[in-house]
Amino acid sequence: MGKINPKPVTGYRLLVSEPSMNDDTSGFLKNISEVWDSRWMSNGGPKVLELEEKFRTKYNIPNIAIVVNGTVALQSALRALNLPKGGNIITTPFTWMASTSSILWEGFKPRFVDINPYTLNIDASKIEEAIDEDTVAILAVHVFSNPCEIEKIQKIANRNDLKIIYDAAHAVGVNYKGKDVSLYGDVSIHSYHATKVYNMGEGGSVISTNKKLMERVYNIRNCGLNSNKEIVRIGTNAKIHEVTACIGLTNLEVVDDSIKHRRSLYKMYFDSLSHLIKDGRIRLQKFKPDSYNYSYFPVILESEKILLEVNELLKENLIMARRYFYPSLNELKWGHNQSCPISEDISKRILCLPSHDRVTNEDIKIISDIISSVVNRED
Ligand code: T4K
Repeated sequence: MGKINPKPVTGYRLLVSEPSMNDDTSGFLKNISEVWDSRWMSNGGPKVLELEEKFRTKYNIPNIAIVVNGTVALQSALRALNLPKGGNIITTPFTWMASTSSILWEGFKPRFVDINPYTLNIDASKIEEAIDEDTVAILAVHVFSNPCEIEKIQKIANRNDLKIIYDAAHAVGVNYKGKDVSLYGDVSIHSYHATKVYNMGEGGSVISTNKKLMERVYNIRNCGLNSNKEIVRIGTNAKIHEVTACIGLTNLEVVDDSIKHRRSLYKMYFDSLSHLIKDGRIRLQKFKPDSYNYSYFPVILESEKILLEVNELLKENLIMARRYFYPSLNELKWGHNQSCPISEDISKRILCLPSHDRVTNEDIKIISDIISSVVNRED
């Protein structure tokens, strides 16, 4: 898959992630030339409609609105839920900033609940004690594509009359108990950013089984206009370009291969690092193998000191790893001193290693040797 890129713009030889691209560009070029000839560039053009249809069919999703990115998808989803403004939203501190920033952007208050140290998702057993009279929703993240405790969270939401938003930014192609994981809760979002296992450069989507909610999302996406072009609400411009949709159509053909490839990388890493895993010197995320897309390879080290040393040695070898996710979001100034000791601890010790189409067995051997050398040095 792919050719060796001798000079990535970053100066690294091996990046932590790289867009998974369809090397067969013939379909892409044909689609682009159709866009060119049609003079139809945006506002729900044929390529976007085709892409949405392909998603609905491929993943058996009834409704999807493809938007400019995952962050705007989150903001649109929150807006479409019509929640009482100013309320508290229960969320996880262990994720990308987008979930917390969307909560704040939409005028709500994040109420952080600590994570499960093994699954790295919000700990459902701690949600209920964080609910108060101002709580309006739960925004949980399927971290690194690992489904949350969906049944437990649903029961809590039902008992307390709360809405559930799932940030499934990482979870494209993940099936949970017979259906796509994005179909749980009231609404879910995806990200199709360049760093995701399925990418359109920039992109995202809102997915829900609730038709009325999706109607609001479609209007929000198009500046508040309904299909009759009447202004029915305050919206934003979240529409994607037809050219972006062409990238999306082309890359959708290889997403299954990319997931398969990343699963094989996971196995190689696991084998290479098995002695350290067995000795408890490093830890991996706990997940169900059939409900995971292997898009990231996070490894939990024993201390931040070891992490920094590993990262430094990787850099010296022109290999880029990334501290997803650091810091724990409750520690930012918008976290208002809420305490989440497990997330704070894991955030300091977790490192994502290169996992994409161009990572080879040889790369994994080099990376594993580097980790072993640092871990063993600490004895
Ligand atoms: N929810 C969650 C749970 C998320 O993780 C994210 C985003 C969102 C919501 C919001 O979705 P978006 O609004 O982003 O669609 C990246 C991404 O920008 C971000 O999408 C992602 N999560 C986050 C986890 O990671 P950086 O700052 O790590 O990207 P950067 O520039 O350091 O690139 C990472 C690696 O990828 C490097 O090795 C270079 C390589 N790369 C990058 C790009 C952009 C390429 O090889 N080609 C490229 O085009 O943020």
